Amino acid sequence: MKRIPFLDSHTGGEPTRLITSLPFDLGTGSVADKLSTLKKNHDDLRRTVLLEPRGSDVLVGAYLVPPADPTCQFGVIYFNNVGYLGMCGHGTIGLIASLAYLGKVQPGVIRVETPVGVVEATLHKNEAGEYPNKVSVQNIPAYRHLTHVPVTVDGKTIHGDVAWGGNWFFLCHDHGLEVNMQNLEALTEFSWRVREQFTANGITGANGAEVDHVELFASTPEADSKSFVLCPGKAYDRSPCGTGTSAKLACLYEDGKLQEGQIWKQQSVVGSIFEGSIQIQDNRIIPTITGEAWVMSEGTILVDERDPFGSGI
Ligand code: PYC
Repeated sequence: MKRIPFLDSHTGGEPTRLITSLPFDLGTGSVADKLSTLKKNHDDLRRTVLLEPRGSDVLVGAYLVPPADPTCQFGVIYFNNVGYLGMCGHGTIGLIASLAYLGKVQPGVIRVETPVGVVEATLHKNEAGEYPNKVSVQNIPAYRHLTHVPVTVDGKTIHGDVAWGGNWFFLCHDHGLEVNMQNLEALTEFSWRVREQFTANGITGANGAEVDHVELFASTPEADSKSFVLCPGKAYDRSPCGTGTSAKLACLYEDGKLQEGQIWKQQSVVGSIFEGSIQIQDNRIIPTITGEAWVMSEGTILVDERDPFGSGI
């Protein structure tokens, strides 16, 4: 029997399953190098940790790995039901709150190496509760790559910006759909159809990168904006999506609708809120996202060598 300890948290409703110790060595290279090795040699662990019958499409996983950058305390690789993420905002808030719960970090600044660069998390002091759970994440630089790109689905043409926030996003406002929990099926199907058009029409991120997240925005009296975010494996993000909010902040800044230091409240389709702001450093847009995470369960994944579905379905 193989045993893999895990700790589950959620950030604004979106889960993160943290694996703090891997059952194999990934060498001494950068976290991006470690990700290449994982993809090549150990993808079965991703499937084992996240897929049914043990997991579900909604889960995002996080492997804690040693950083190569000496200024970082931790390295992390995020993954989902279909592959790996560059960065993950809700996941980093969940990671830091989980490490606080485990007694591995104290309030203050914690630098984390990801496959797409170093992010700086600040764990805030909490007055109440067993462990501090409010985290701000200063992300890698975000930017808009394409503006007002037309996409036609079922004869209806909508438009979106393609922007980077640690993953690639298509950000759309003129979809005409209600963004609420009663409309999840329509939001999911429409976003999926939109995404299918990217390949057909050669819509990519920089250097031909796949645009694998779709964000549909709407207005709300409870925040500056509300969004539905479809992730690469067809699950929707229960949180407002940290990398998606970073991409949104970059577009707002480029449009002259957000100033440096101004707080932007982004609400998810389930009602949770992240606060975001940007700083300009060396002409680059640096987003910071703040949210809270809660630990939910801890345990041990058991993999019985006889189990035909031990590595997921
Ligand atoms: O919070 O960045 C995020 C994220 C990406 C995919 C799911 N959540």
